Amino acid sequence: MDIEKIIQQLKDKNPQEQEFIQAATEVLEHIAPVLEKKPEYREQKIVERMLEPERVISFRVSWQDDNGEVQVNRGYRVQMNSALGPYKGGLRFSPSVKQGELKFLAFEQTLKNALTGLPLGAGKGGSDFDPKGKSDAEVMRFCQAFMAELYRHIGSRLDVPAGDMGVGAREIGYLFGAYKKLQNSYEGAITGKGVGWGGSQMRTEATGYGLIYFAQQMLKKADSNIEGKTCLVSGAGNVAQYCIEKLIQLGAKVLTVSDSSGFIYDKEGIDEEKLAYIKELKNKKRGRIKEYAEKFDAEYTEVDKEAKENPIWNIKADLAFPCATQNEVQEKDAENLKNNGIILIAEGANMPLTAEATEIVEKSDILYAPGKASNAGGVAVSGIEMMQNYLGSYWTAEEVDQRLKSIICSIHDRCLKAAEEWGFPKNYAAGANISGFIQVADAMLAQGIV
Ligand code: NDP
Ligand code: 2IT
Repeated sequence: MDIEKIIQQLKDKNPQEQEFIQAATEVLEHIAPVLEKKPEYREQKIVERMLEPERVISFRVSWQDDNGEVQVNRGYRVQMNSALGPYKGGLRFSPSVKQGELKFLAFEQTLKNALTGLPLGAGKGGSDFDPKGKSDAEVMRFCQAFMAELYRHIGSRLDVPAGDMGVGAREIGYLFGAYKKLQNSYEGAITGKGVGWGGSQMRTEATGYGLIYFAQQMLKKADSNIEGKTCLVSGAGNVAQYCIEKLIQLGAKVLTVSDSSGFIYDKEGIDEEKLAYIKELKNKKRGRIKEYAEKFDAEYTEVDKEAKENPIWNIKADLAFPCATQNEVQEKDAENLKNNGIILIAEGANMPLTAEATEIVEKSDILYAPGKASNAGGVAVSGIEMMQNYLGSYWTAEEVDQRLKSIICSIHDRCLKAAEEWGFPKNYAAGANISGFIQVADAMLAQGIV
């Protein structure tokens, strides 16, 4: 089969884009039997076309910091695939942002958005701007300068960005304000807006809650449930916070939370009061997670980012929810999780497992949910926000939560069905890749060579 050839071409064409190659290779390995059975995909070069973004926009963002010094950042929008609907996906502000990182995220988004069953194409964007340590005024000026270019490339029927790492409620507010001013029109060209000014109920909660709804479905299939389970959660941002919140509501015991400096191990478990403290610390004070250990009686461990393992994944527990960033679970971490008898790993972050870690997990008995399936709740409620904006009305939190649950259940079932059908029984990663791929591929075939 020519999968090897496609992977080689991908490497030759994108030599600097390691994460993009990693994400694409994982998908290609799973869709090999599909390509074998459907020669029209090969004839029409569907895979090659899907791996080439429809458009990549890169631009200068100049702004002035509080000292009057001029700063220059790079902004991007990768418009990956519009076969199913307008480009849709988040914006990431982080010093790590480069074209390859955004292409990996936009490629994952293509299959994820297909899985939601909503009319959403895929994109991703952002900047190497680091919001850490910046004043609110600096963040606002940066967002305005960023939007001064981006606004001409987005629109409610064209491309609809949202938040991702480093882009939360504050940034979305400034970005939307700038967009509205430049466009001279109040349009739903961004999701994740505040409730009361165009945003949907439950968007803030959606990714974390959706992740746990997905894990619930997996456990149900295995005649188990969340109640009483001990859990490892990484990250302390939007996804981690609402993952922890839902776990507490369902009677689980959450032992850990982390940020880019280190992690907390709280043997007593994180309760509602401690979670409220984490939200205040991370969303308002913008402090470090270490402060949790000083406030409550818990252990704090600094993490060496260059190390080959992270001790957070060597704590004995039943369920693991990596919700921080890509490649945060390495080979040795996967070994540790397996040896400690973890039952389930469900990804809140995008591609948190390295290729080596994924291989270990896929070969084990661990129930494993890939991010493109288990974290799709966020973009699903973004899609629901778009619907409300088109209609010019709002739905209640109960209605949105109900829709979210039903989308997550349908993704869960789709993954299992495709996995079974294509010879990967119970493999959610294969099922997600195959099911998402076929939907986008068929739309591309129908729309001709464009
Ligand atoms: P946030 O910016 O809100 O939070 C990110 C968290 O991860 C922060 O606590 C950050 O720490 C921590 N972190 C970042 N880098 C590292 C690292 N190298 N090691 C350990 N911790 C780290 O982002 P989100 O919660 O929105 O996003 C988290 C993940 O979920 C990303 O992979 C994102 O793509 C994915 N995702 C997000 C969705 C959303 O709706 N927001 C939807 C689907 C997926 P610090 O505080 O030090 O920066
Ligand atoms: O990775 C993701 O799915 C997101 N960051 C959310 C995208 C969105 O458009 O809500």
